Amino acid sequence: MHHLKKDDPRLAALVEQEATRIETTLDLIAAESHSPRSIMEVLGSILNTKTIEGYPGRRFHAGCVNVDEIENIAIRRAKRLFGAQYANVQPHSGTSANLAVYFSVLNVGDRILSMGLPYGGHLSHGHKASITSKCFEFTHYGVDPQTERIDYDQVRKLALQVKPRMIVAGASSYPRLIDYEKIAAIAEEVHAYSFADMAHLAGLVAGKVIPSPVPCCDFVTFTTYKTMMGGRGGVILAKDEFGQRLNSAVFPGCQGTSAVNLIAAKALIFKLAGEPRFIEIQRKTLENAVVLARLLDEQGYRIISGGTDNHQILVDLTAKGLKGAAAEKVLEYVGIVLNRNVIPRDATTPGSVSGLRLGSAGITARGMGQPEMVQIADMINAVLSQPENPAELDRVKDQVKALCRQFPVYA
Ligand code: DSN
Repeated sequence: MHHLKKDDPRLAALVEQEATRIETTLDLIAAESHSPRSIMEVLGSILNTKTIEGYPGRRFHAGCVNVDEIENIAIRRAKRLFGAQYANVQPHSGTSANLAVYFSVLNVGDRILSMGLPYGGHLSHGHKASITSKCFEFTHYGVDPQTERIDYDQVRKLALQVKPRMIVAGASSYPRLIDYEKIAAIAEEVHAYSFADMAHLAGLVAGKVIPSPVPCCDFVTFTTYKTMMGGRGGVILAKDEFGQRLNSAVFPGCQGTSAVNLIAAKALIFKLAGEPRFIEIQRKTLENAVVLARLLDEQGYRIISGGTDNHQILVDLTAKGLKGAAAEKVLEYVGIVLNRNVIPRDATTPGSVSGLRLGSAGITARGMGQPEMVQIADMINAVLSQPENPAELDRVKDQVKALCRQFPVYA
């Protein structure tokens, strides 16, 4: 970074501090992972210069000979990796991708059925703070209060009542598999489009460790930086019949120029995702999450839905007499980085949330396995059992640093 150090030493120092923070802390944020070095190289490459509008072979600026090839490679690889008929690699983010899906086939005011945010759904699935709720009329389904899993009978009942034009399956904090075939069948019954948002799950799907929504849903979106381990951005997959409308909905409908360096990073991660190392990380990500959930459960933490089928674990802190924010803060102090999260029992009591969300992608990407899950569960329990004991917190802080040293992110 010698150029950055010369132009802006303050910024360069912050980048270096962030690199140190990442190396010396345990990243349990479910929406993060660690990208290969080559992803960073392509993100910071000369590709940042090029302005593009339109699609390969049909651009609005000259000089696209190389970037057309890059976008075509990204599209081809996305389609091959996920077995999709159509792919659009231009969305800047998952929310941009979702907006484009809605606007490709719906009109303002149309009805959409999706999972509510308090049960795991995402802001862009019609939360009142999101533009999506100002454009479309959302009805939300939740989870069964006992099992804390999606109640497909409720989804069907609501679909028959509301007659939505689209049904969304997908979540930001839902630790269980989603039955995409059931959602698609309900959508077909009420003549609605089926749309799966697999933002969190794309890496696990690409690694074939959990089922894919691609064969049964009309539309699928995902982000490339969570379990997918790539650069930042969104992708849309769909059946071919929607391709033309999706192209127009992304550009010029929802976005202007897209970022070629991000598109190239997508092309790269779609290649790496076919290789044994990526597939093994995905297998272990799932295995580690299952083990960590079991260990926390054994230590007396209530795990939402009783466990996990993906990389996420949701912990209910109510019985521990802690709120999510306080737990997040004290865990960050010792170097265990995660986020407080709404849980189903919070649904009727807005305000401070009672849950924590943990993800196993980052710790698995740096090579940790089952023995380290034991250490991490013990450390979390030590901190949350004595959050006001400075000596205990400092003991765990040293343990976290030692564990991180054993498993460097970038050796
Ligand atoms: N959707 C947000 C999350 O799950 O944390 C950011 O990706």
